[in-house]
Amino acid sequence: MKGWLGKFLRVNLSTGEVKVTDYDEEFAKKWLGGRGFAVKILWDEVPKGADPLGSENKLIFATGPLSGLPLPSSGKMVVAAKSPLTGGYGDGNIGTKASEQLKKAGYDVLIVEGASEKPVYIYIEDDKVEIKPADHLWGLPVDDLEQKIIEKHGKNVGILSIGPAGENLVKFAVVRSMEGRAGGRPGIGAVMGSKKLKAVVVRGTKDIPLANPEGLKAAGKDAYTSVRNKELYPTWMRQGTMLILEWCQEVSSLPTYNFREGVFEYSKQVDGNKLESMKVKTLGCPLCNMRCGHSIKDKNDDLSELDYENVGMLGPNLGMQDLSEIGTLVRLADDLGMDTICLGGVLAFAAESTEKGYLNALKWNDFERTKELIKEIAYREGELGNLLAEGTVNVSKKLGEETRKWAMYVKGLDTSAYNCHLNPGMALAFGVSEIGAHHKSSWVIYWELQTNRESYGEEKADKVIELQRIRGGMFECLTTCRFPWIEVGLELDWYPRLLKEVTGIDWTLDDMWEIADRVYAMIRAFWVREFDGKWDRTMDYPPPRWFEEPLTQGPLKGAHLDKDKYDQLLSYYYQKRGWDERGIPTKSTLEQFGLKDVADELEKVITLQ
Ligand code: PTT
Ligand code: SF4
Repeated sequence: MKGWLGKFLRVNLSTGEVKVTDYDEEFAKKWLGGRGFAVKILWDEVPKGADPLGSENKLIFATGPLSGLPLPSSGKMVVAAKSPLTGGYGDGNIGTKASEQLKKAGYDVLIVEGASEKPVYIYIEDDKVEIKPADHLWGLPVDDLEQKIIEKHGKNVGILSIGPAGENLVKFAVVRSMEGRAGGRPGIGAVMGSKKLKAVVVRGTKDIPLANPEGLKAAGKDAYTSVRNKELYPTWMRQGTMLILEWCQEVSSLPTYNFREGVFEYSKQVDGNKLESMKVKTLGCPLCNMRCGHSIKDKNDDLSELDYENVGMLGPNLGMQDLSEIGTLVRLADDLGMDTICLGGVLAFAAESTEKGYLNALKWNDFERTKELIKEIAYREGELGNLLAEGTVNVSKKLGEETRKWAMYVKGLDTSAYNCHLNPGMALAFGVSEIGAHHKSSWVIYWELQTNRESYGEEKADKVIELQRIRGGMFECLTTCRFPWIEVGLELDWYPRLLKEVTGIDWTLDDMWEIADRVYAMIRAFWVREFDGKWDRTMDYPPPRWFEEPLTQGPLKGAHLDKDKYDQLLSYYYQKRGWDERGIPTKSTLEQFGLKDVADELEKVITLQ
């Protein structure tokens, strides 16, 4: 095989055993890499009903055939596990030097099994793999931890780690990487904490076998040049994802006061233009020539990297009006290792619950209290910190059924920063996203607003699937950053072309879509199995607020989603995917993707159609 190494590195933290297992080209072609590998491993190896924070869960760090190679924005990898927040499939995509280093060490995937009794870290240097004590590192916030690791192992290592939130099993703890990046929104950092694994440190020195090294060198160079020459490149380099904030305000889709509104009266104080005026540095992932980690000096004079999601959720959604204060909240979340989206979600839920008399937590735009509360959550301090560390879904269940009205989640995962009172396509994208309400796979909102915003027609289901194939399928499996394509316009055709130079296999985009559809069917099967067949279409509904509480401000005042029309749109989606009216892949769909064994296992928990 070229491009793939055919090797999974397995480290069992219960027994201390380190093992390398092989896979063949048939497996590689069926699952491609990244997310495809991750879901297949979790399906095969994590027993049904396993406790996500127990030793039976597995923690997967998966590269794909394009990860870590000299081509645009390839410094990415997938981190995955059964999620402690949702109980279903969970993953995230993280920018990290570890993607290149793991491959150079000779492995496509690191699978962490079992759980250690004492804090440890895994050190990988080619064939040398060690489980090292980490008592001296346990408790450290991420910045200090990385510093200590660099002092010991030098700068040329990839580091994947958790902060105190992961150690304390905060249900939305993330995995952090050295470049100031974070991934694994549905609590993958808590899974790492449950294994007492503080960090993975990896260095590799081997060559990655390539089908056509010279061809890749030339094509990679051309692709980098093409990115740099795109018309949108200079605009992107000014604000990165923060460009979106101003647009979301214009189209009444900015999450404001716990998604109650779509416009924020102070948006200009926290948007991309404001960021641009305060920018001091640009950070980013390795192997990228369009780095988007635009950073400012925050309220404490520390460097804070601002992305749209971070600012949307910890800014307008909490009524915060000052970008440097928001920067401090983002930096705290990063250093303590929590997902900013879920954190913003649970804090906004707590603020609204306070307003309504269910809690005594915080007020809107309350910087000092919010800062304290973030620390209380990460350390599970006090009754309130401990409660909020469970995530919006669980807090809402605890406070009572009626609080579901303002709990902004799907399948347990907090909604990312797009208010959908009048975006039915985007609401569908949140509803059917593979990990709960995340925008990553089908950011259909931009297209939706350029076409027929109010339509619930089947063209929206088509577009959601098209984007899922590209983003949630191809990019998550390859595994590279999707921004060169979606943000500056690098043509999709580049990817099969680069893949051919790497693997020697002449794939078309249609071949990619087939793999993507298989991965989607498998992820859905995983959810249904883990929910023991207790599954129906309501799992794919967006938060009730968007149906039941119209916007009260801005040009779209009065707007809300229509439940019956949404149901029709959802049915279109299911039909096009070959799933039944409950949202479960039919037997023939599973068989069509070579997943008869999956169908047989699913039949043990539910009758398939
Ligand atoms: C991603 C989600 C996002 S999506 C953002 S900002 W975005 C938030 N970033 C966080 C952060 O930072 N710190 C923190 N403590 N929590 C955070 N939670 C949020 O996590 C991210 C970029 C971005 S910035 C996006 S859209 C793109 N996402 C990609 C993707 O999903 N796949 C892919 N093939 N390419 C992508 N490129 C872009 O990468 P999750 P990152 Mg990410 C600091 O992690 O779990 O997938 O959730 O990883 O390395 O930080 O890069 O406006
Ligand atoms: Fe990372 Fe941004 Fe570059 Fe993508 S565009 S690889 S998220 S720095």
